[in-house]
Amino acid sequence: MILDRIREPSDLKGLSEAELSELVKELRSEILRVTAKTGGHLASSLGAVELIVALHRVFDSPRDRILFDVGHQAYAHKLLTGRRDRFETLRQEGGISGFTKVSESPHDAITVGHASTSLANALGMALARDARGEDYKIAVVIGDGALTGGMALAALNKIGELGKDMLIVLNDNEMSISPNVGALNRYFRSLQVQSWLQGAEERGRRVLERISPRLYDLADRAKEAAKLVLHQENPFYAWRIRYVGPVDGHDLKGLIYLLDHLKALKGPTLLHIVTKKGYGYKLAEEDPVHWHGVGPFDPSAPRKGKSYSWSRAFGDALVELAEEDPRIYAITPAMREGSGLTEYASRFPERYVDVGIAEDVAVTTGAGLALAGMRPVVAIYSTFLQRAVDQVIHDVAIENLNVIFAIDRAGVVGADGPTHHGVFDISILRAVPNLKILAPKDAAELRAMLKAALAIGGPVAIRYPRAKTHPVAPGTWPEIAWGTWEILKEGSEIYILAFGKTLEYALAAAGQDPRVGVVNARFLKPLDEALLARFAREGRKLLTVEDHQLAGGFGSAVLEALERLGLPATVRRLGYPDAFTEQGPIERLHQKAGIDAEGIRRALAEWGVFPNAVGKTA
Ligand code: HTL
Ligand code: MG
Repeated sequence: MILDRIREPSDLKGLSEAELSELVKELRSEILRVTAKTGGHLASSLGAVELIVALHRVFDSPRDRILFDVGHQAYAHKLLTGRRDRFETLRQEGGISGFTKVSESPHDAITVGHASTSLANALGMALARDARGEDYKIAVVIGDGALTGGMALAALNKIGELGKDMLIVLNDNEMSISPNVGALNRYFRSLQVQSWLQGAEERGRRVLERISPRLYDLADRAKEAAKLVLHQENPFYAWRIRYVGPVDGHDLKGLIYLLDHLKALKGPTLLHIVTKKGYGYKLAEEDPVHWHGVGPFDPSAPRKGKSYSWSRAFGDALVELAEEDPRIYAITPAMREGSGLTEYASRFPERYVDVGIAEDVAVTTGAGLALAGMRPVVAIYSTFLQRAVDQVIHDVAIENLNVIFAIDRAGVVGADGPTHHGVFDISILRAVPNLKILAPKDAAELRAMLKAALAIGGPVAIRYPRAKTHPVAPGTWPEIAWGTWEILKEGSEIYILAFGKTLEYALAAAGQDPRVGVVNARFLKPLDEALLARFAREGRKLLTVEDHQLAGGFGSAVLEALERLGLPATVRRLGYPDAFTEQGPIERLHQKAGIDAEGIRRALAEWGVFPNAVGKTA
């Protein structure tokens, strides 16, 4: 195999054209083979193989910096930069990341997983490079989806103003996770892929014919920018960024030819390439939404029925609510499928908006909808809500606006790792006045909470995990007493206070032991202070368990409440320590942090209570 000969990207320099095309094939089959075992962002990575080979052929990483936005499309980059041996550990516990990660390889220019950060990082690097009088090249790969994010657009604005030297490759496959949105995206669709380009080299030559005579002659940058564009009318013109394209992103020879020449240009250049998401694996080409990110699969019989998730439970409930209440309006920042909104979106297209990968815009659009009399529901993953903290505080909470946050993927999420774990939302949101935070134990309680949130008004966040749950019958709308916890099991000495996912663990740990009670602490804010006070007065010990950082989390809320109430109690908290949780299977991560049944039992044992031994000793 040619891949066997590539230890460093510099090994690409000696390959013939034929060997390079063979390498592309090998990379695709290796990506497919391993992703089938590990799961991962298959379609995006398949679509970027030619681009990555071309970049490494032309640029000189790690001296030159190659930045991948989101970093989910970079599997070929991993294979070409000394990680072939470890590639089978992709996304596994202790293995290599599914994204680029600075601490993993000198070839990974940024640590990433969230979209739209590449250009600001590149700007910072360019500023540093120029301040230090260095002369390396910076190449950025950004998808059409990631370019919908405000951060990317704001960084472009500054890069263009300063004329910073970098090559930006816009990898346009017309897809975010679902079909991409936005006016820019519409504009790109109107730029036709030029069919007048025939052979690969021919194509590159033609493109350069249009730009190269002016390359070295023109001193005046403004004039140069104006003349170098292939399409005079292009959105980047206004940003003072030279635009070249669109060209076929699967044409390796053409790409290499073009990159070779664009590398020599000074100032910011954007090369617009058109690719097919999932390229080279027919199933992924046909259904790039499904194959965007997949679990392990059997390539010969690839599709399994999907189990019922919390996301589905939310989506089903929202459809029913929207049928009854014409003020319901759903907002997603580019996560229609993941958030369980597929059916809702087709049923209520007039009360649904995908704002693109722009969580800040999603939240503030919610504020606007609320100000205009609607009852917006912002469906957002815990990890991505981090992008919109100020919008929650400044745009929604100050005026106590009626915005519901349906926070999916709360808690650790598994193989995506530290960039994607949803373990900060409670700490962040708990500090925000007016905002209520709830966590249901099952799908029925989720429905009760949605109803209750609509009734109580103001901003309400409801968090639920990346997990399976059980469907409930349509029309199920149980009542929930606002602000109350639910005692699932009485205890004479200890109460385990848990919510969401960790409740199952608490129940398993407590077993039949009469000394250990279990409470569904479903209201994280407001807490059930009456019940808490009762426990404290009765001298019960309290063990809090959360799938969240300990710092500022639910356990902290309990301690603060006890202090406020002036009631002493023995409290022990289980959750994630002050460190980033690595990737791995969700249950394993729970186990390692000691928030699973075994961990809870260990904590109880420290108080001299051994639930497993009950019956034998009693
Ligand atoms: N919001 C933010 C801030 N970051 C991420 N990563 C997401 C949401 C979720 N997400 C991805 S990949 C992706 C989204 C929305 C689509 C990116 O589209 P793009 O690339 O066109 O940039 P493509 O997939 O190759 O077409 C992940 O979490 C991995
Ligand atoms: Mg895309």
